[in-house]
Amino acid sequence: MLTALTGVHGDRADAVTVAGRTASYEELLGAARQVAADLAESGVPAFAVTATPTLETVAAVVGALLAGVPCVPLPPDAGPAERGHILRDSGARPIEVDFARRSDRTPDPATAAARTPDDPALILYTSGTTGAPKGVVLSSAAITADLDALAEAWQWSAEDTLVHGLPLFHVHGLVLGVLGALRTGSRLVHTGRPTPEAYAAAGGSLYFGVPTVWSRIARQPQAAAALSGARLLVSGSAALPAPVFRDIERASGHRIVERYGMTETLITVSGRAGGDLHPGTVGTPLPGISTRIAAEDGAEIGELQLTGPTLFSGYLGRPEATAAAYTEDGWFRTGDIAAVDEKDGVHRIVGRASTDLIKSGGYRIGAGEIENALLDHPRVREAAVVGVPDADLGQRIVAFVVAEGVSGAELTDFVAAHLSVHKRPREVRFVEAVPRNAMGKPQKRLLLDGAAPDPT
Ligand code: MCA
Ligand code: AMP
Repeated sequence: MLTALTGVHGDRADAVTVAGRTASYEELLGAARQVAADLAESGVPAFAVTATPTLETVAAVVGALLAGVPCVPLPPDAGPAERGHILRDSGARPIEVDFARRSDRTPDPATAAARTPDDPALILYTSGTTGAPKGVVLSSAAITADLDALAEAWQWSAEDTLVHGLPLFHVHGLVLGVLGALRTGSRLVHTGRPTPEAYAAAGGSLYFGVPTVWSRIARQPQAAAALSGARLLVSGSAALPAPVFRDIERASGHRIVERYGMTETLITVSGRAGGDLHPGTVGTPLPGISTRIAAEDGAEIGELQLTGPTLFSGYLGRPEATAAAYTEDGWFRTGDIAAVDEKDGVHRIVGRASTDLIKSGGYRIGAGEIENALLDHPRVREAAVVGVPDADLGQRIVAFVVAEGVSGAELTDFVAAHLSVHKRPREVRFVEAVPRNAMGKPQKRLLLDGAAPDPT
């Protein structure tokens, strides 16, 4: 998986920059080998990495891959509930990582990565509609298949400088944004935070962002114009609004390539470099991926289902949830509603089957997880959480609660502290009761219909 670290592209003094610190391949490999040796000595079954945007995180992940120990990245701001759940569920343990400590001893990266292509490489925690996040087990075979398919689709090579500032505990920032650079041999500049100013200053050829990042760049035309010298701009993790696509094109001359994926499937559908790109479309399946639309008789839209070599190995320790994610004939059920153009096979994602999965700032957030966190507060008697359209975040988390003697800001802070900051409700509304159907299930449509429109 880590082709660049085998020296095929030579070394490079500025191979990887993270939040202003730069390392060569040799330095990264030395630090990662030390991590691999420490992991082997510690005997931990899985490696919990607090995924701050730092060189230490990159060395930790690479070290785990070299050692063949599954890596479990943790959101750096995860509170005790979220962190505790992930550590308990995965059995992962942290070990200390010091980028200044280097080893020149094997394991050799090429052979160590190739030895166990179907073994778990990464376990990424992601929210479902109910309950606590599940561990998505990804093999090196799946990751490598995805990165090679993307390299072909985007003509991504060692000539590129990849720029992004996305979190290192999800597929977008970690698999594409770090391992992708180490496989293709492109230089990597991680900006620490994905701000318009940092993207504009980075001088890259290939840029990754979630729609919120592109929409913030679009609102600063000077920053967007600074990207005109790039080769390719790519958006994913949530739907890119058409006005943002057009504003970026106007300011930078680039039509953003949109691609679609999930933690469980990696990236499966994408526009192509040099292809015909249109707002609201996510391109065609990557090589090796098959898709189908499970539509009611005669309908053109329905659930997107897919198969291919990039799919996960299952939810950690949850065979029933894994089985439920597939149809009887073995296709993965994405839960996304899509349409496919009959003539050119271009896919459009038109919505989600469940209102209980929220996409905010490109983060996938389960309503049930937030509701459970709110119900842990002693003052909260009922809670129902929904995603409301938001010009900046795509959707913003709105919590309807029945509670007394506590403020909305206190409840927001409570969720931010127990889970993680991006899971906090942006708005808390106090209601007399949560409307429920005869079965006692919250009627979220009623809450959504009553929610005020996006003030921006
Ligand atoms: C505010 N803050 C608080 C509170 N309120 N802190 C604690 N308690 C509170 N109550 C602070 C935060 O600490 C932070 O401070 C600041 O407010 C902003 O918070 P945040 O919500 O994080 O920032 P944002 O500006 O709203 O974030 C927008 C973003 C972010 C940068 C676009 O949403 C983001 O990074 N999204 C990327 C998600 C992603 O990568 N998804 C990929 C998964 P400070 O600024 O000091 O830190 S999807 C995927 O992997 C699939 C496969 C795919 O298709 O890609
Ligand atoms: P996650 O597991 O966090 O990667 O979230 C996966 C979900 O993100 C998918 O099921 C989609 O709902 C959404 N998603 C990812 N990329 C796109 C896209 N280009 N357009 C619309 N939705 C997207």
